[in-house]
Formats: sequence, structure tokens, C-alpha cells
Amino acid sequence: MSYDPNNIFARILRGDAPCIKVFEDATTLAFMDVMPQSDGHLLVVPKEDAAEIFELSEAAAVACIRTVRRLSIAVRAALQPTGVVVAQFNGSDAGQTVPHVHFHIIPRWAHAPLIP
Ligand code: DGP
Repeated sequence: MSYDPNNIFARILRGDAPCIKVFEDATTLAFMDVMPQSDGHLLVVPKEDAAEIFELSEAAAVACIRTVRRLSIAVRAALQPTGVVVAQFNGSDAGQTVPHVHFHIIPRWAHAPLIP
């Protein structure tokens, strides 16, 4: 898939659009999801331009998973969910709506439905 440099996550990465940033390092950025499925729903994106996981370099993929793991641990400690979903979608048929690779971190609590 060709990369659209004007997608919203590319604009956030450039500082051209706002976000509630929770973590940043040399290769990844994490921020709150504006349409959270639960309290504490985070997104982790690589700074590398890649629409789908197929185009992501192995180094960037490793960096993303490192950040996802660290933030999942932090979210669990801070919010004490009873479960945490980590999800990543590729292509509109898979449910992807923003064409820049991103990982969802979604805290879950027993018996608490997802926010529609
Ligand atoms: P996906 O379906 O995996 O492509 O999820 C995209 C997510 O991105 C969705 O949960 C909503 C979120 N999102 C869309 N636009 C924005 C935005 O401008 N800012 C932030 N923080 N999140 C966004």
C-alpha cells in the first residue's frame, strides 16, 4: 500500500496535529486514542512511514513491540485492569481506518463492556 504522508498519524508525528502524548522515544510515539474503546486506550505508532505491517522494517517492528510491552506494563500498574488487549489491523477489510501502522493497547475490566 502506498504511504499517504497526510494521514492523521503522520500529521501527529510531525507535530501538525495535536495528541495527548504518553510516551516518545527515538523510533516510536504513544498517545491516547480519541475514540477510546475503554478508559486508558492507547495507540503506539512507529516514526517510520509505513501504512501496514507488511511495509514496516523489522527494526521498527521490534521498537513498536518494545514500546507496546512497556506501556502495557505501565497501564496495568496504573489502572489495574483485569485484562489488556493488544491489537493491530492491516487494510480496511481488517478494520484499519488510519493508514499508518498502529498498535492499540486497550485495558479491559471484567464485566465492563467496551465503549461503543
Ligand atoms: P484502526 O481501526 O485500527 O485504524 O484505529 C484507528 C484509531 O485511531 C481509532 O481507534 C481512532 C483513532 N484515531 C483516529 N483519528 C485520531 C486522531 O486524530 N487522534 C487520535 N489520538 N486518535 C485517532
